[in-house]
Amino acid sequence: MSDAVSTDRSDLDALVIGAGFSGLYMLHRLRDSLGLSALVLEAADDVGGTWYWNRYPGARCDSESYFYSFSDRLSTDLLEEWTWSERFATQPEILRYLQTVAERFDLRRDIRFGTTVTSASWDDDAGRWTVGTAGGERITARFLITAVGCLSTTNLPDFPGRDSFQGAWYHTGLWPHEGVDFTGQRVAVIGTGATGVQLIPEVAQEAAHVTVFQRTPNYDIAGGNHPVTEDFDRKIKDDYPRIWARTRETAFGFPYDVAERTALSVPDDERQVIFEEAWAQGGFRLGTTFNDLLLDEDANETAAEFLRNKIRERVHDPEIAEMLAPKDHPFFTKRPPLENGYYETYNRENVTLVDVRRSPIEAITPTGVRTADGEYEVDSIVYATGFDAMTGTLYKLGITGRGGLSLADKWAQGPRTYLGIATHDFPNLFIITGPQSPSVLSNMPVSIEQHVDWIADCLRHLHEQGVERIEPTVEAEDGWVAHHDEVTGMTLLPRADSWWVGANIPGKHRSLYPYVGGVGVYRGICDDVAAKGYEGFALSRAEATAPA
Ligand code: NA7
Repeated sequence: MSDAVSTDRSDLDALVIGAGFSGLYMLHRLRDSLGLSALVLEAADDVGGTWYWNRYPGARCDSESYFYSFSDRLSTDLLEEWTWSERFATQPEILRYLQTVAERFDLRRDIRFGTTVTSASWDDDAGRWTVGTAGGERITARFLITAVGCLSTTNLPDFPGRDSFQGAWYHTGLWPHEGVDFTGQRVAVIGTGATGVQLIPEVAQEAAHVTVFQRTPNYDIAGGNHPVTEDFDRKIKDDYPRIWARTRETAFGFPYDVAERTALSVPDDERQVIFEEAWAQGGFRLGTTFNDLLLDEDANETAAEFLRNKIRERVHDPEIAEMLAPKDHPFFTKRPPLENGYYETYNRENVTLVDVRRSPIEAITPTGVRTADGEYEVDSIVYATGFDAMTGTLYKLGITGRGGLSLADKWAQGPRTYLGIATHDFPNLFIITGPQSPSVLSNMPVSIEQHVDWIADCLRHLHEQGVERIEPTVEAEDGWVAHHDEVTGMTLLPRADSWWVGANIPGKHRSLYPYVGGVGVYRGICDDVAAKGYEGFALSRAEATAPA
């Protein structure tokens, strides 16, 4: 390991791409725990990652902030000092939190902002990565670590005439920093995923009229947001050791226990009470009421119907309520949005819902949106149309491994990884929250910390053993892909056309991208691999290819 941080930045131990949750923590571990020379390249002008870009009205976290944050792994002092103002924090507050982390650990001095990576190629002779940037720089490093998040490449559908629109248009994932004033405007919102569900009630309060173009209704869960009181804050802080321990053991990285009972094992009226209680608590707790909701269609239908009935209770017009009630996929097979007054928005006079599955968008015109049923004239269009998740940004980095093989080509028939963290033919590449790891099917900061800590421990091991190259074997990779597919097949998740299976991007290979085996189980597997001397990886020294 280097004695000091490299000054010329041309021959680093490690290069990290991205300065969101994962890049910040990775830099801290590389530099401050391991003493490696490390640099972070970040396209934005500041830290924050997804919380830097997603500034649309209503943007907030769907996981409770007291555990959607860094744990005691980073700092117990920060945990004690930082107080979230709401149960589910807004984007500006989360961004402030990440800025605070950057300042507190003096991270910015090793982050190069405004730097977009355009290529990353492995030099097998030198045993190094060379990274090219849009500004024409070339930076080399022994290890390349992607920390680009799972939802950072926007999906802007290629509607005919899209660029002919004369009004203003926005994508929620690239929202203007100065904000947008919709007062008095007619606004089209396309998309009703987690983002649209947060944005639509906010815009409806401001605009003259909002027309919502919905392709697939979702099972939106009551958010149950509330301010954080002093008492709540103290209770959480006193309970943090238990909370963090639980997040590392449970299936989804939340500190909630999933009840050990199946949905159909209890009488209908009792099940209803259980759902009502979970509903009243708000957030994803509804998913923890029974242990077979994701495994058994009949069990799932009980939760689905409960949620449909909630919509019917709240939306006054029965026809609109039925348009909003999902019937074509099981509950939780698409990411359920959390809502705060979303359904009541459709009781407003100034909101219209258009079902674009029945009447598809044919074109964007200079003055609005045209569907099979007619044209909707608007002043602005908001695309809440999501992301090319999990692989979109990795491919845009232009990563090429041994023999010039591009990552996009290698994964053309779906990702092939070992543990979702590395892939054969791409030595010394680590992918934080990559496909086939729990990632978006978990509380992200918990999975990020687990990956970063595992990578840091791995690099320490390599250094101690004098190993300069690490690469998963083909056999280990095949084994992981087979395991991933087997676990996926046990669940209902492949049933829906979700971004989890890549269905939102035309031509994208369809497979479940995140790993659904569970955060706790996955951690155990990764720890076991490490304990067995990084079983499944080929480790070699620079001067010889003999395994270490
Ligand atoms: P999502 O969840 O991918 O939602 C995108 C929405 O846009 C969804 O309703 C889509 O309908 C709709 N969409 C996408 N393309 C089209 C086209 N071509 N025509 C009509 N409608 C379309 O993205 P979000 O930003 O809301 O959330 C992403 C994640 O961020 C979220 O899950 C959280 O994890 C945080 P569809 O359902 O595909 O029929």
